[in-house]
Amino acid sequence: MRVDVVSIFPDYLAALDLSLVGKARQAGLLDLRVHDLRDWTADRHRTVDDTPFGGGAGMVMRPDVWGRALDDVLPAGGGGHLVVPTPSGDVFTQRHAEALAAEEHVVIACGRYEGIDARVAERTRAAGHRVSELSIGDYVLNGGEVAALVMIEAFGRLLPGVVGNPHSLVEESHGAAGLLEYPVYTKPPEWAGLEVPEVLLSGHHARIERWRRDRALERTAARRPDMVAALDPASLDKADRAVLAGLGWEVRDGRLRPAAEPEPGSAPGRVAE
Ligand code: 6GU
Repeated sequence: MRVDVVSIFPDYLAALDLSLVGKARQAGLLDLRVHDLRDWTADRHRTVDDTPFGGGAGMVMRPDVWGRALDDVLPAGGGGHLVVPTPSGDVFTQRHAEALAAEEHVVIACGRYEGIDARVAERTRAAGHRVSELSIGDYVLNGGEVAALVMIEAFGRLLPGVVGNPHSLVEESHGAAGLLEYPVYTKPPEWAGLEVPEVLLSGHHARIERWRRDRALERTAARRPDMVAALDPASLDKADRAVLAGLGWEVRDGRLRPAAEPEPGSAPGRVAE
């Protein structure tokens, strides 16, 4: 897979030499190239921004500079995929990471200031490329570089051969099960007066699997009720439903919903006035 990142702070992307992504690059699984946007400026001051038409605070990145940069790094004739990190984009999820990992060539345009002149995305789409404006969450960063790091790490580890044991991708949070991952433990079995749950030392694989599933359900219900509500009831066995019922969830009209609270005064045996 080829990835080009364009930024006015290319050094921000130095972290991509490290860890798993760095190894993927060295192994030739990821052809990652970082560019300095100012290489495409045309003036002595290497200007990349200007004041916004219509007024308002801050500066906007110039379309002419970005246009030249993207003409050079996107595939000629269309068919590329431009990712623009921006707090006003769709929220980046594991589904986006999976889709990006399947691409041949992705270009990431890191904006700073108040963002990039909107004509850049418009012209890039008109040239036959896909353009995805993506946010990494509901908070504001000063630029797209950290978001680019987040996205590259998320899709980079999904490239075939990057994660040593592909099984570790199967059960993780935000995977196919739609649940957060269960808590994990390692040696020593007793530490700081705290013991590893007995079942995990039992060697009883079915019981261990059930325990992990229960903890995943509990954790997801406590931290991410939106994910519980999105579960497919067909993916739940009897034990799952019992755990969820104990946490206040029931299947109604083919969906998981918080168990209906009894109306005050509607208890059996009581007659409404
Ligand atoms: Cl992708 N960019 C910026 N500047 N801020 C963000 C973001 C992206 N995602 C969340 N906040």
